[in-house]
Amino acid sequence: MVKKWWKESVVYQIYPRSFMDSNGDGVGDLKGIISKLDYLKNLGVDVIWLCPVYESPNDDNGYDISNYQSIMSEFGTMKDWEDLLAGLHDRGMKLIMDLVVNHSSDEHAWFVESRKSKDNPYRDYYIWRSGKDDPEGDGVTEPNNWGSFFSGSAWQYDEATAEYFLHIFSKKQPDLNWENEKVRKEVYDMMTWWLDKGIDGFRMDVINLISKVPGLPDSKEGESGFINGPRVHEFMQEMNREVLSKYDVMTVGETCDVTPDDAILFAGEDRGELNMVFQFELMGIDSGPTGKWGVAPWKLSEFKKIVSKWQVELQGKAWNSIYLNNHDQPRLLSRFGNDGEHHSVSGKMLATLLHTLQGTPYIYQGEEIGMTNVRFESIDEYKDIETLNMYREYRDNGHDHSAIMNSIYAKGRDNARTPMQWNDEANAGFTTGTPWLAVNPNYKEINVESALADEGSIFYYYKKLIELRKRHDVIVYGEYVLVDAENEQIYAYTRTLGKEQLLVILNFYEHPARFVLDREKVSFDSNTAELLISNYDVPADQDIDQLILRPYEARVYKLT
Ligand code: ISL
Ligand code: CA
Repeated sequence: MVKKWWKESVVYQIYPRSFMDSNGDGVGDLKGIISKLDYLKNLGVDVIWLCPVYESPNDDNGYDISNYQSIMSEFGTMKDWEDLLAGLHDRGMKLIMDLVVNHSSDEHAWFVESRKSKDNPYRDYYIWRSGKDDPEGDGVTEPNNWGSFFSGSAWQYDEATAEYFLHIFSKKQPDLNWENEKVRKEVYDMMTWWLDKGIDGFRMDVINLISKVPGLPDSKEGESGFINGPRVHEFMQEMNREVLSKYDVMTVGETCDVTPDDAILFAGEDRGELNMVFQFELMGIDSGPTGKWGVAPWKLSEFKKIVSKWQVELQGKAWNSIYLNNHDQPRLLSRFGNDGEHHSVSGKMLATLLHTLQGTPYIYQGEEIGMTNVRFESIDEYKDIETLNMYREYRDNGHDHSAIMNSIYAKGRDNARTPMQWNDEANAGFTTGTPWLAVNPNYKEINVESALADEGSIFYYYKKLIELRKRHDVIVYGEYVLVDAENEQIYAYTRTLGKEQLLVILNFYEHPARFVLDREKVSFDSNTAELLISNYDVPADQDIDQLILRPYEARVYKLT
C-alpha cells in the first residue's frame, strides 16, 4: 500500500464556537484556539480540521456561508486566522479547512443577486423552478417532493420572482447549481486562494450531494434525486485536476448514504478524486426503522459486521476515515460506552478501537477527556436548527414532549456542541461570560485540568495510542482480519503487515468476558506476546490463549 502522510496522521476536529472563548462574549474564537495549541501539541495530533470559520449569519453555525473569503467577525480577523495557521505550522501540525459548497447562505452576495430577477446574471448560480399547478388540488405546489434534511420541503417559495429555490438543508442554505460552469470556476478559484494561503487540505461538506438528477424528478421510496448524482464524479475529477492535484494536501469528503463501492469511486487510489470519505453506516446502528431520531438497542455482532465490511472492502483499494463521533453526532462514550460507573475504562476501550483500525483516526474535541452527552430540561436550552425544527414538526404531528426529549438526549447534535471543559471553574473555563450553549454540568469532574493532572486519565491513553501509531507501521498499514464475528461481548481482530501482527481484544460491556484465542485464525509462535497498551494493569507474560477480560477491558498485543 502506498505510504502517505495523511494515512499516518491523527486528525483533531475543532468546532470553534465551542472550543475556547478569548474575549468573554460566550462564543469560542480563533484567539481561543491559538491559546490551546500547546495543549493539542501535547496530545500529539498531526492535523487540525477546523469547522467553518467564514462569514455567516449562523443559521446553521457557520455551515451557511455568506462570504467564503472572509472570517466570521465573532471568531476574529483574517490576521487571527493567519496567526493560527502559523502557530500550527510552527509546531509541526497541519490545518484542513471545511469546504461547504453544496450550498451557501441566502445572505451570500450571489444569492442576494440571484433572487432579484429571473434574468439576473447570478440567477443560475442556484436552482430555481416554478411551482406545479396543483393538479391534485391539495394545495401542494412545490416543484417536486424532495424533503429537507432539516424537516419540511426542500423548496422555498420566493415572492420576488414567484419561483421556488432548492435547499436540501435549511431555507437559509440554498443549493448552489453545479451544472453551471461559472459556479464551479468560482469554487475552484476560492479553493486555490485558500491553498495559496498555505492550508493543508479540505474536509468537504456533503460533497456527494452536489449533482442533482436532471429534470429534478420526484424521488420514490428508497431513491434520491441528489445523493451521488449523475455528474458527481465528473465534478470531483474536475476539481482535482483544476485545484487539488497541484498541492500536496489531504482531502476528506463527507458523503452520506454511501456503500463501500461508492466510497471506492470517491477515494480509490487511482481515481483522482479524494483521499478518503466519511461514511455514516455505523451512525445508523441505534436508530431502528424510524430514522435518525429513533432510539433502538444495537448488537455488537452488527457493529462488527459494519466496521469489518468497510475495513475489508476498502483494503488495498481506498483509505478509510475512522471516527466514532463528530459535531453532528452524540458523544461516543454515551452512545457506545458507559458514561457512568465505567466512564474512564470504556472511554479508553473505544479509543483503542478508533486508533487500531485501518484508516485515519479523527478525534472530536473533548473526546480525549471523555466528554459525554447532555440532558437539558427545557427545549429552550437547545440551539441546533436540526433539533429545533424536528421538535416543532414532531409536536405538530402530535408526538409527546418527553418522548421527543428522549430522542434529543440520545441523538441531538448539541450533545457534541456543549463548550469544551477546560477546568472546574465557572463555565468550565470556556468563557468568562455567558456561553452561547450551556456547559455540561459534569465539568467539575470531567475537564482538561484534572485529566492532565492524572496520569491514568483518558487523555494520556489517547496520547499513548497516538505515539504507538508513530512507532508501529502495522497500526497504520496492517491488513485487518476479524477474529470472532459472532461473539456478542468481545470485539477482537488482527492487523498484519509482513511479519508484524497485532491482536486487538476489546470487551464492549460491563460484564467480565472470556476470550479464547482461535489458533486457526491467529497463528504465532510463542504463547506470550508483547502488550502494547491496555486500559487495565495486566500481569506480564500472561498466557493469551484464554483470558478473562474485565469490564470494558482493552488489550493490544504485538505477536511475533
Ligand atoms: O447531522 C446529521 C445527522 O444528524 C446529518 O444529517 C448532517 O446534517 C449531514 O451529515 C450533513 O452534515 C453537514 O452538512 C450540514 C451541517 O449542518 C452539518 O453540521 C455538516 O456536518 C449542512 O451544511
Ligand atoms: Ca469570543
